[in-house]
Formats: sequence, C-alpha cells, structure tokens
Amino acid sequence: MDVEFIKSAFKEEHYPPSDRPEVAFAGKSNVGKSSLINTLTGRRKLARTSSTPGRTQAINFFRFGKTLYLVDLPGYGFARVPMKVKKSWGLMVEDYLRSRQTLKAVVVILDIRRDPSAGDADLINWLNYYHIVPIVVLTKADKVSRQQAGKRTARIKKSLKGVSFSAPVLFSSHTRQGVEDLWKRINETAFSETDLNT
Ligand SMILES: Nc1nc2c(ncn2[C@@H]2O[C@H](COP(=O)(O)OP(=O)(O)OP(=O)(O)O)[C@@H](O)[C@H]2O)c(=O)[nH]1
Ligand SMILES: [Mg+2]
Repeated sequence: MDVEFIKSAFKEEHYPPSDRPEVAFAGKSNVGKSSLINTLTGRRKLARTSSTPGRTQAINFFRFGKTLYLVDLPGYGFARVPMKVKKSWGLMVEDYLRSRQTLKAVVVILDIRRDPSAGDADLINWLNYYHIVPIVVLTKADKVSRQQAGKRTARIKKSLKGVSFSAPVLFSSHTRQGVEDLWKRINETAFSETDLNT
C-alpha cells in the first residue's frame, strides 16, 4: 500500500492541509497505538513503537493512499510525565481533536486485559460531545485465551455502557486479528455520506 509519514506537529500551524478525511488513534500510553497503525498499514516500521511508555510525543500524520490521513497521537495517563508536561500534552491533543474539521473518527485503543480507566471514558465522552465517532478497539487479544477474550469483552462493554454505543473490535498486532474488521469500520466512518461534523 502507498503509505508514508508526512510530519510531526505540536500545534495547528504545523498540521498538513485538511484536504481529506482523517482518522486518529488514541489511548493510554503504551497500549499499542503505534503498533496498531503499523499492523493496519502492513508497514512494520512506519510508526515508532517502544516498550517504554511515552514513545510518541508529537501528533504524527501519515498519508494512506491519496484519500486518507492516519494520525498517531501521544498516549495519556503516563504517570512519569511532570504535571506541566501533562497539561501541555492535554492541550495539544484537545486542540487537535477540537479543531480538525476533517477528523471523522478516533480509534480508542484499550488493552483487552484491563478495565477502562477514567481517562478512557473521559476521552470517549469528549468525542461524543464533539460528534467525532469513537471506534473502540481491544488490543493485545493474543495475550488472553479465546474464552477469556469473550469474558473481557463483555466486561469492558458493560463498563462503557452509556458511553460507547458500537461493538468493540478485537485486535492483535501480533496475530493481525481484527485488521479487516477495523478497516471496515474505518472506511464506513471516514467515507460515509452523512457527515456528523457538519
Ligand atoms: N502481545 C502484544 N503486544 C503488543 C501489541 N501491540 C503492542 N504491543 C507491545 O506493546 C508495547 C507498546 O507498543 P506501542 O505501539 O509503542 O504503544 P503506544 O501506545 O504507541 O505507546 P506510546 O506511544 O508510548 O503511548 C510494545 O512493546 C509492543 O510490542 C499486541 O497486539 N500484542
Ligand atoms: Mg506510540
């Protein structure tokens, strides 16, 4: 696939022109956002990944074909970041989510083994408020058995009841489980005729 890194941005002036639909990837630090982008695009080293939380610090824009931008966001809830940095991080991501008119959906990535945090729920509520479609993904599905995956999914769904309305996509960057499902959801949302942002 024709996919490339465009640029890193810290503020609006540095975003690429908003001339096509865009889908962003958000979630807690170290949950696997960058890995998921690599798996989705079939490009192993496109987005930088790391076992140390806080790898992605800027807003990273990728071009996917000629019709879509994918955006890797820095993770939230990284305890070791000083308060001042935390605040500017929040503002940076919030500015992005609020101002980007072509942003169609945000893939909200959760670890299938963990219950959603207050930060996760805040993010989804916030997206709902701004009419940006949240697509919930439960990643690292390879870390649990199939039976456990079913149980965990039910539990997470329950805890997000009233916050998220569509079924979560089970995903693994190791086995590529969920790649097709997730593309389907992304395409449906990014290229849908009814634009929630207008
Ligand atoms: N088993 C397993 N490990 C994964 C999966 N996805 C990511 N990881 C691992 O989780 C760690 C974090 O992955 P990243 O993709 O860098 O996570 P991130 O959310 O982009 O992290 P930050 O940019 O630091 O917020 C790495 O060690 C990955 O190898 C998955 O589906 N299964
Ligand atoms: Mg990352």
